Amino acid sequence: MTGDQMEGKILRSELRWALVVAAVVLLILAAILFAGISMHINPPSNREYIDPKSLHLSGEFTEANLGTSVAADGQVTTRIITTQFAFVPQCVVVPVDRQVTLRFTSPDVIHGILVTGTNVNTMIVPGHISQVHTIFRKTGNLLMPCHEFCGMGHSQMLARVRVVAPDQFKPGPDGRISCG
Ligand SMILES: [Cu+2]
Repeated sequence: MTGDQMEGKILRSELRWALVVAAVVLLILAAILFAGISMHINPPSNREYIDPKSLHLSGEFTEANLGTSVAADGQVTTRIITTQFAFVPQCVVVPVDRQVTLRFTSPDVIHGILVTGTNVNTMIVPGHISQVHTIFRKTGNLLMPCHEFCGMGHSQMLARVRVVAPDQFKPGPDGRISCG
């Protein structure tokens, strides 16, 4: 085989492999589009945006709005900011056996949270609000650590979720309740 023939063979082999790779990429893209458009499967959590630069100035995540609040219709919502390297607030109170909506956001980097022994587990991306619905089945103190490495103080990033019985879940006149 001459050098030219050899080179032609290598070139054809490379082109065949390039076609195989292109076909696989197209197949994956088609699967993603199909899942998104016709099956409505999107990345987890609802898509809600918030300006991470002004969280503390106005809107839902100002200091007075953080923690647990009960709306007039009885809906329990807990709002928490995750930041390097703390949770605000560090402790929240929630009622047992009742639907709770947890809402998180971050002003700095990506964090992640889970609540031990529950299905609560989400990533928190700056500029987005992460929302989780859950029902806490047992009373007691649960740990809520950050599980997304977020910097030097990551290992100190820990909050508590205090799950209380209905007779201990007494929000104030403004509908708010805190660990106190
Ligand atoms: Cu973190």
